[in-house]
Amino acid sequence: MSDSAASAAAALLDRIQAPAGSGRDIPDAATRETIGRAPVHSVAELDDAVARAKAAQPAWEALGHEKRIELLLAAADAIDANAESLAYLLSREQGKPLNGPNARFEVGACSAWLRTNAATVLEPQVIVDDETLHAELVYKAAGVVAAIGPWNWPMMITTWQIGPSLRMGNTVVAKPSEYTPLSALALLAVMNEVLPPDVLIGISGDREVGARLASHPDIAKVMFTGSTATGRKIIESSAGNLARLTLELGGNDAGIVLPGTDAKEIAQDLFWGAFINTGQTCAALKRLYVHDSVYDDVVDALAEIAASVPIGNGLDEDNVLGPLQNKAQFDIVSRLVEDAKASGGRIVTGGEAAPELGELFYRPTIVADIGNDAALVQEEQFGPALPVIRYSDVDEAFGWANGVDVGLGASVWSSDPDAAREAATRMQSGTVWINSHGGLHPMVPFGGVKSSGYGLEFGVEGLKSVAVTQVVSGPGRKA
Ligand code: TXE
Repeated sequence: MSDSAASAAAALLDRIQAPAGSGRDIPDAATRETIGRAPVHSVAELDDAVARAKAAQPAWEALGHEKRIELLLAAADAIDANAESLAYLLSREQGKPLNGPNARFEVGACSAWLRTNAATVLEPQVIVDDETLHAELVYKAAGVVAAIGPWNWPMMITTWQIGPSLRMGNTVVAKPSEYTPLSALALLAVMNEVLPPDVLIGISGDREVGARLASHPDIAKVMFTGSTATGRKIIESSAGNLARLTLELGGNDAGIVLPGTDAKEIAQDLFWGAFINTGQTCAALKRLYVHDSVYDDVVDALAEIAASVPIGNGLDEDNVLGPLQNKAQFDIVSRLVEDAKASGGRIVTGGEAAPELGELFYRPTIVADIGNDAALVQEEQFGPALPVIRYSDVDEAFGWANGVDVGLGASVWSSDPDAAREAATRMQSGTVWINSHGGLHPMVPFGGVKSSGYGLEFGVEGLKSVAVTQVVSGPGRKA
């Protein structure tokens, strides 16, 4: 990271942070030094933001698709032009390293997603076209969209929410997580260099502001990514404003390695499927079931990678894993690993904090010989600790994999692609990957089942989810 990127990041930060002496200090996730002050907006300021977004919406919708496409492409260019300073800020606030599938990757995904949103077309659907009736389903803007995001991929997930919303003619009020407000606000500031006023407004506040935003009478749609508990509250508040919801909630993704699979062939992809963003990823591999015949080989191959992968301060170009983002998450991971040890799990590598690296660092951990009922298996750890469970009966492995109340992603691993494909659909999850885990594409729909939420993001389905439908019904061809 060059000095010029650091000073450009400081200038960007100055555009968004609260005036000196106000706001809330935000720490660097790795060093815990203060990096800036997040504004703490009040409920009254939120109400004003929603009113401004509502006033701006008709003109934004009236601009039409072509003009909005042009502006979204310009926003993507603005992100690319600021990519290094955005990545620098993101790396410090979130903790993810610049290098690897981390901060630069996340910023790149934001512009890539916006370009795909711009290029995606949602055509009216002709339902009946005969002598007596012509009926079409057309898609229109919903109104003002609330975008409420988490702290793990704060820029990318915010982009997933706002890109399709803007594309369809909605205006947006975005409320980033209180853990990572600066990253999201910086992204919005860069996009707002090219967007008309009040089309995209960032509000940074505490949970009370999030609750007010979701329940606001002028919010037509809530795009939410976060915990299942908060998702339930948003569902309750939607009884008041009838807001449409897309909820991407917690997961506890399982992977199953089938008999006869070559451990060396899959080890790298397995490792990154679980440890991407130091395990703090919605659709990361969080429980791995491995057949007895290949169990020791898979555990050894994973442990070898985990023990050697560079971890540390994200601004150091060598590192590809970082700290946990916050103390609450660090405590969850520590508790679950200690519980795993107490219940007989074998720590193959890691299994402890790495205080010499900083307060919130935890060594990449592989836990073997652990029972399916251990808390580390049954609860979402959301961190760098992977339990590997041995099985000998494939049906039992699928029973275990499906035996939780969440279902975001899942994966099946095999050297035999036909066997893997056949097995894949037995998984109860919104997505099932074959020989990989967690890869996303801006045109391929993504969403969960069971308590992982509902609604699809990305591609044409993603545009539909931020639109309202209208049936236009008229005389048929020969009427
Ligand atoms: O999520 P929350 P947090 C999981 C992960 C983590 C846990 C908590 O296991 O430990 O969730 O993370 C706003 N109405 N995931 O605290 O509490 C809040 O201000 C409306 C899974 O970040 O759900 C923040 O902006 N909004 C995950 C956002 O909701 C409310 C990603 C998320 O907060 C609100 C991240 C309310 N009543 C964490 N209360 C995944 N699977 O993607 C709070 N908020």
